[in-house]
Amino acid sequence: MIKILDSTLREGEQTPYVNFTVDEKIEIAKLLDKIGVDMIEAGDPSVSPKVYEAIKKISSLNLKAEIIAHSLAMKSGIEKAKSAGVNRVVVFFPTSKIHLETKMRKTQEEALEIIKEHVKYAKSLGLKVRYTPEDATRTEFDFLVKACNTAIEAGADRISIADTLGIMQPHVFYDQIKKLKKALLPCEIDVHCHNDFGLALANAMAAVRAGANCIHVTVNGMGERTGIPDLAETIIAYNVLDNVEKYDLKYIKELSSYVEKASGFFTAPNKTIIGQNAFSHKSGVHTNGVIKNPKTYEAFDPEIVGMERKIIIDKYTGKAAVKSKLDEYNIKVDEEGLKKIVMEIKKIGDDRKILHDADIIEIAERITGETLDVIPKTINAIILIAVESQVYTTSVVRRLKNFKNIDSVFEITGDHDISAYVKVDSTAELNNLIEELRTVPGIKQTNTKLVLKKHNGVHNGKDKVAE
Ligand code: HCA
Ligand code: CU
Repeated sequence: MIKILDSTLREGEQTPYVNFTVDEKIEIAKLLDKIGVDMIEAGDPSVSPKVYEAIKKISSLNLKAEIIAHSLAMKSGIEKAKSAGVNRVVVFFPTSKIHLETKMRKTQEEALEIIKEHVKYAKSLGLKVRYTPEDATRTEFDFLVKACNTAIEAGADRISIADTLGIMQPHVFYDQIKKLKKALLPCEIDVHCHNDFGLALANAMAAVRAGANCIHVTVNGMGERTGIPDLAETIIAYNVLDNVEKYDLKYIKELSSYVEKASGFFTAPNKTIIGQNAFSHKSGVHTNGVIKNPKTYEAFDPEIVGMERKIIIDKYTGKAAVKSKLDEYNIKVDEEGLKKIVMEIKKIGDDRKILHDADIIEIAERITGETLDVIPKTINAIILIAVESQVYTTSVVRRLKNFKNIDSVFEITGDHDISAYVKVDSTAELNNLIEELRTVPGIKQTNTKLVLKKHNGVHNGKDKVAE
C-alpha cells in the first residue's frame, strides 16, 4: 500500500521567501495528521533554533504519523534530531559525480565511509534511519547501489531516491526503480521527485508501479525552485484513479488554504484540485452538460475535497447556465426573455473580462422591466483593505492601481493597510469590484464605506463645494 511523506515543513520551507512560525508548523502538522499522511518531515534541526523548536514540539504531539528530522551526514545534526525526540532521522549525502567532486570535494570511497559512519551513529542513538542519496538520478547506477547498500548494511531501513533536479521521465524512472529493487538489500524505497519539467507526480507514480513504497509531497507542491508533488494532487490521484482510501480528503482545502495564508505562497487559478478554477465550467457546451449531470465534465465530486462547483457566466454561456443562475435568485423569465438575456450577456461579455451575479440581475431587470434589487447610480466609496502580514503592501497597491474604477490608492496606518477611493456607476459595479478585490492575492479583508458627500479642499480650485 502506498505511503505518503509530507515535507511541507522541510522541503516546503525551502520555497523562496517562505518561512513558517513554530505555531504555524504545529497547525500544519496537526492537519496533516488528520489527513493521515504516513510521515511528516518536520525540518532540519541544524537550520536554526526555531526550526529545532518546531521539530521538538511536533515530536511531542503524539501524532499518528512518524516524525522525521532531515540532516546532512553530520554528527551534530543527528544529535540534534535525537534530542528533538523524532522517530527517524534522514542522513543525506550526495552520490553524483558532480556533487561529490565539486560540492563536497570527496571521492566515492570517502563518500561510502561517510555514509556508513553517520548511519551507524544515528542507529547507535536509537533512531530509525533513512538514507538519501542526493542527486540519485544523475548518479552512476553501480555506485548508487553501492552507496544505498552501504547505508542499509549500516542500519538504514529506508532509502529515498532523490530526483533532485527533476530530470526523470516516467518510463525511465520506472526502469531505474525496477533495477534498483533487484539490486538493493531489503529496504523500503521513497521517491523524492522535483517538478522542474512538470513530471514530478507522474514520475513518482511510475516509481510506485515499479516497486517504490513512498512518495514525498508538500502542501500546494511547494519546495526548492518548482517544488515536488502536491499533497492534494497525489492523494486524490490515488483515491480516484486507484481506489486508495486510506487518507481523509475532507481537510485538503482547509490545509491548502491555511498553508497559502501562512506562507504567502498563493496557487494559480488553474492549480489542480484546490485551484479557483478546478471545478469551474464556462462554455455553453460544458455548462449545459454539468447542469444535467456534473459527471459529464467532472472527474470527481468537488465536495469530497471541500470545494464547490462554479458555473461561469459570460459570452461563452448558453441558456441552460443562465437559467440556472436566474433560478438561484428566484427570477422567472419566459423563453423569449431568457434568449434576450443570453444575447445581452454575450454582448457585454465581448467588452468585459468579468461578469458577476449583480450584472446578470441588472440585465434581467432591464429585459423583464421588473425592479429586482438595483439601487441608484454614481457611487463613491472608500474601500479599506487589510493585507496578509507576510505580503508586501506596495505589491498589492501596484495591482490595485490597474483597476478601472479605483480613482486613487493610499498606503495607510491603523487597522487597515490600504485605502482605495472608488467611483462606480452602480451598486452592482461596486459589488463586482469588491468581489474582484477579494480575489487579489495577499488581500485579507475589505471594509467598504459609502461616500455620502464629497467636499473638495481649497487648494483643489473649487471652494469646499459638495460634488
Ligand atoms: C536538497 C535535498 C533533497 C533531499 C530529498 C530527500 C533533494 O537538495 O535540498 O531527502 O529525500 O531534493 O535531494 O530535498
Ligand atoms: Cu528536494
